[in-house]
Amino acid sequence: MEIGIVGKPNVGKSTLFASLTLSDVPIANYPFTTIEPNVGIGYIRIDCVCKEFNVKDSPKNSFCIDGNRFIPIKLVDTAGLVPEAWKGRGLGNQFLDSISKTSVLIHVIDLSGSTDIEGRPVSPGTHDPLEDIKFLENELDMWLYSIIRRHWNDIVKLTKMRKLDINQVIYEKLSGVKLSIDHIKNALSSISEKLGVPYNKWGDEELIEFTKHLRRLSKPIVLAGNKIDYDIAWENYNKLKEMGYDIIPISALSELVLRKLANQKIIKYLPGDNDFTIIKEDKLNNKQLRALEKIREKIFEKYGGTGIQQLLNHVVFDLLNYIVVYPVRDPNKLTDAEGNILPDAYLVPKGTTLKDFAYMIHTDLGKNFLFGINIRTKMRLKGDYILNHRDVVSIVSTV
Ligand SMILES: Nc1nc2c(ncn2[C@@H]2O[C@H](COP(=O)(O)OP(=O)(O)OP(=O)(O)O)[C@@H](O)[C@H]2O)c(=O)[nH]1
Ligand SMILES: [Mg+2]
Repeated sequence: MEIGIVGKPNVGKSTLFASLTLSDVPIANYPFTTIEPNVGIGYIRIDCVCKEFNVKDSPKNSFCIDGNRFIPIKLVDTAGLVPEAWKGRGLGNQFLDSISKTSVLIHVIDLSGSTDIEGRPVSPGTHDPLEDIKFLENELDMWLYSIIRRHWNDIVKLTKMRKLDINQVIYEKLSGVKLSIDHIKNALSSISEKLGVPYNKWGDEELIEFTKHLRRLSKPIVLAGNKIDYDIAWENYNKLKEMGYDIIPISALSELVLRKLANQKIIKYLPGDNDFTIIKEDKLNNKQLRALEKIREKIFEKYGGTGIQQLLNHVVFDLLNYIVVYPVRDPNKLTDAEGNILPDAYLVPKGTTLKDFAYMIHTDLGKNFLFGINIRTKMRLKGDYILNHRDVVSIVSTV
């Protein structure tokens, strides 16, 4: 599972990426700072079960700070997108390649309105971010449409001649875009039904409708309304929220500042906290102190935080519908074979059964599955048990 960070140039995509991954990537106030996509690891945050079980955990695939478990997830920061990128304009082709593998997109928009449609700096409040939302959706739709259009006649012909399943044929022909067969099925049947025309009679108009539906399913978008440190952002945020957009207000730059200072132990701050504490005031100059004061006043008091952690959690839990499950080997000590307590926290899709989960951990564990134990209740679980968020389970197998 990969999350793509997208948007027009110069809105703060790389700043968001850097704040989520703490990697050192080029950030600058001009368009096309990023050319090659940056790939890195961000972390979602949950209340760790260690508190409830009253143990000091020793995580391996994730980490735990003050009872908060941080679980890794792959992120891709992409090149800025300009109108008509789908025709190869700007860095269009690089961009589109880099989002092929993603299952959800974070669209960073500039709520301060201080960048024009191509990312050039303009005075704050002069550009309407709504334009950027529409343009990006259109770019993505047209990109997918251009691919589908190219293959469509072949798809229809092949399906008819060889009496194949149309969904499977689309899936294979468009394998580069990493669509799921369920999404194809869903889009094909709902658009055929809605338009009352079978797919083999579709013209361009029907194909565009199909593409739009498929794009919404396969690359859903969350808006990250960036630069909320500008006063004008408040108005734009509320306007877009009232229009029904799924938008999280963020300040990537503030988060980056806070995470760097927290890393140096100058402040105490965990991503997702609704406040921070200065620990070593003597390590900060006046300019930094003023910047922190401003972050507290303009971001924390007004919005309740930088929004960065909330954004990532929202994407993973609400859009992708994932849950977290802890597997342990020893049901009493909550350890793995090496004695690590609550070593792993897995992100799995909602609806995953215990047996599916066993296969995810190891094929042998799936093949030789006997039963599971719910550590909270000590009850035995069958293979078809549907896992819940924050379940702790032990899987017993014949080996
Ligand atoms: N005021 C303010 N500025 C920000 C914020 N986030 C990013 N910026 C600034 O926006 C400018 C562009 O940031 P980048 O992260 O390079 O933007 P990008 O979207 O990756 O740009 P390209 O790679 O060129 O597409 C830089 O000057 C950042 O400091 C924020 O939360 N508030
Ligand atoms: Mg960039």
